[in-house]
Amino acid sequence: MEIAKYKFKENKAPGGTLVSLEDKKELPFAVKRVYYLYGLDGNSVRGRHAHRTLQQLLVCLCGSCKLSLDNGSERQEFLLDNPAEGVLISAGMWREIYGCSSDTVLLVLASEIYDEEDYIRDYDEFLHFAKEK
Ligand code: T46
Repeated sequence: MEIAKYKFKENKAPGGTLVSLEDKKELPFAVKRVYYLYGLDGNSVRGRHAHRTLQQLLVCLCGSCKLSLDNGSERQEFLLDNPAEGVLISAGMWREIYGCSSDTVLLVLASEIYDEEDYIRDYDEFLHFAKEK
């Protein structure tokens, strides 16, 4: 399973670091929505769904969390703990986010606006979708 991981250019200065993500440069799609998660409970699991068409780039701005991606036949786990790195979740991937530290801030850049119809929340339905894809 090929998962695109990004290492962003860090503009380091004595006073701190700046990372810029720009359309048609660092970003793999045009961003239509941005959201972020924080105050996460390290014992709970977020996600547990797939998307039919949505692509998302995840960047852990602060703290750390684990991301599991499953394409219906393989599963990979990633540690997100670097604000200069991103993981692309392409369409048709079951994702779970867990093991978050209490200071985690997880930034998500999304290719589409929010659409509940795009979600597959049942794992068996996801397996069927992945098989047909
Ligand atoms: C994903 C992971 C990383 C909105 O109103 N707008 C939005 O853009 C989103 C994403 C959610 N919501 C509402 C819907 C729910 O009432 O926020 C509530 C929590 O959403 P959800 O249960 O989907 O949250 P997560 O953390 O389980 O999943 C979200 C994304 O839905 C998902 O695509 O990959 O973050």
